[in-house]
Amino acid sequence: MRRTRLGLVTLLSAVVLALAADPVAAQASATSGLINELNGKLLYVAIPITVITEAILIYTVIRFRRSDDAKPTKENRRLEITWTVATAAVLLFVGVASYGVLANPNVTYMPSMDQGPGQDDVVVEAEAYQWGWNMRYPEEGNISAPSAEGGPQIVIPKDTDVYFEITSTDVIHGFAVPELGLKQDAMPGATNTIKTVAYEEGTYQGYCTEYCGVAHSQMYFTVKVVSQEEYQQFLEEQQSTPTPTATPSGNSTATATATPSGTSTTTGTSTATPSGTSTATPTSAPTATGTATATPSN
Ligand SMILES: [Cu+2]
Repeated sequence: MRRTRLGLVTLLSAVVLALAADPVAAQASATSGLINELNGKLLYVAIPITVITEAILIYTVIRFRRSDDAKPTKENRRLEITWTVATAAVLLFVGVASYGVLANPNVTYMPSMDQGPGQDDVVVEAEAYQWGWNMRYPEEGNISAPSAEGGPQIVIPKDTDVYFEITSTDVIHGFAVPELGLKQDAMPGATNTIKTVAYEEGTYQGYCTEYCGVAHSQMYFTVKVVSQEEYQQFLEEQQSTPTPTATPSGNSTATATATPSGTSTTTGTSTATPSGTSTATPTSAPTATGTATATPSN
């Protein structure tokens, strides 16, 4: 019994030491930092448990391999209390550690958590459609993210709160940037917000992670993290050279010049969105039937 207790104390000390000496590597974003740190903590607990369980198992198999008349363990209150308390301690640790991460706005964002995007924060609207993304900056004159190799490129400044407002015009898509720890469903008719702070400059690959049809695998985008100065420069460039806004998402902005025919009809492109989220027809611009030929830009 003394030896068991000594073993348990050694194990617990090792876990506490491992947690105290947790080396936090440089993280790409606040979100991935929190997730990786939790993953590491759980691993520090899981490894000793695995080692000790396997050790007891192997020891028992070898030690009692020739015993003909095996006897069951008699009631041992001390042993029962030990394993109950040990299990409770492990579960409590896992629960508390996970809650600390899950309740963080950089992992699970809810509008009730803070006042929302502030003056210096960045808001990016990510609108998925079959099959691509419309990335816009609603607080910066609704400019679009430029296209780069691998789809639209969202440019964000580092060390700044960034809010991604994610939605879809047709079916369910998934917004995911694994290296930044970002993942959220894009639902038609709803907006899901996620928040992060990027720490490392660089370009990160984004994907659609919900199988959404034949060209699902082409729904790429990138997130480029730059310095604050470069970001301001990017905004000025984008605002001074307006990019063509013809998007295949149902937002037909090209129909305003059509001759008013009296009969205001929805444009052909809006029928592609059966979800009721069609924002296609500005009320002030009656559009003539047949003139709306929204050409997909890619
Ligand atoms: Cu998709």
